[in-house]
Amino acid sequence: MNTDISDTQAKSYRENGFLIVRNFLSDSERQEMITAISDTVKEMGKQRIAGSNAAEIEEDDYYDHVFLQRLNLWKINPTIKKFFTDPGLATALHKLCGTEKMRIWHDQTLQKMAWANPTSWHLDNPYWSFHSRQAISIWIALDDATLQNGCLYYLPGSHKIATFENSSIDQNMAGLFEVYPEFKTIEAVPAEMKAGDAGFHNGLTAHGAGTNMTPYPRRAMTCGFMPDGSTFNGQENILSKEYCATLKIGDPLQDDAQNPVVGES
Ligand SMILES: O=C(O)CCC(=O)C(=O)O
Ligand SMILES: [Fe+2]
Repeated sequence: MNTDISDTQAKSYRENGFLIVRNFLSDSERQEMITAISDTVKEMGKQRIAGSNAAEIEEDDYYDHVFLQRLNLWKINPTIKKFFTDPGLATALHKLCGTEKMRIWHDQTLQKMAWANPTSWHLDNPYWSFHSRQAISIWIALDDATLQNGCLYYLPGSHKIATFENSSIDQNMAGLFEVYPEFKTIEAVPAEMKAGDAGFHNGLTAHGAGTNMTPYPRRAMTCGFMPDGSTFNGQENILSKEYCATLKIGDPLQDDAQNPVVGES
């Protein structure tokens, strides 16, 4: 993993709210990740979140055709856990976010199949069970991501304006612009990537993706990270009902079995 982040890259991340790192994974690392993901997705069947006793996925005619989505693969696959708790990644996250320690919030594979629907504009952090202006996601391209097959687009600087209001990823591509009219004049930056490249984005950076207009899948592996010391905001998100029942708003989310520390596990 190419986790060396220069001062210029860190500055650009803080200014724009995103950063693309070329050749983040070597070919052999990417193959290792693809194999681990495909084994885990098979093992999970229709379970959406690995290692949880949540009900199987409910079918949704629109969202099922945005992508194949499976979360928290790290919980049942040691290879995925190794990637997202890598000490070099901890250093990169520190350089980008300025935080001392980061924990995995959740990983997810997002695979836009042939002719898949677009991903509506949204912010990540407002969905999660903590609020932080330092939260970050990594999006790793497992296939080339192009304008034709649904690469990501980012709204530069949107992380500086965003609060924790959000819109849902439903059929309305532009719901987020009703919540944040200030975003309407920002020009989106497409993030075309070669397989193995990765993009980092702040948890409050607006992003979306286009339709897959090709007969091939556009696969990605992603992971959201939570600064250590973040506290519960009352939203369940991917936490189990049992765990949520033990939490009060304001309690620190520091269970290593649910949110391992990057670089320490
Ligand atoms: O892959 C996509 O289309 C969406 C990705 C995304 O929203 C994310 O990684 O946070
Ligand atoms: Fe997202």
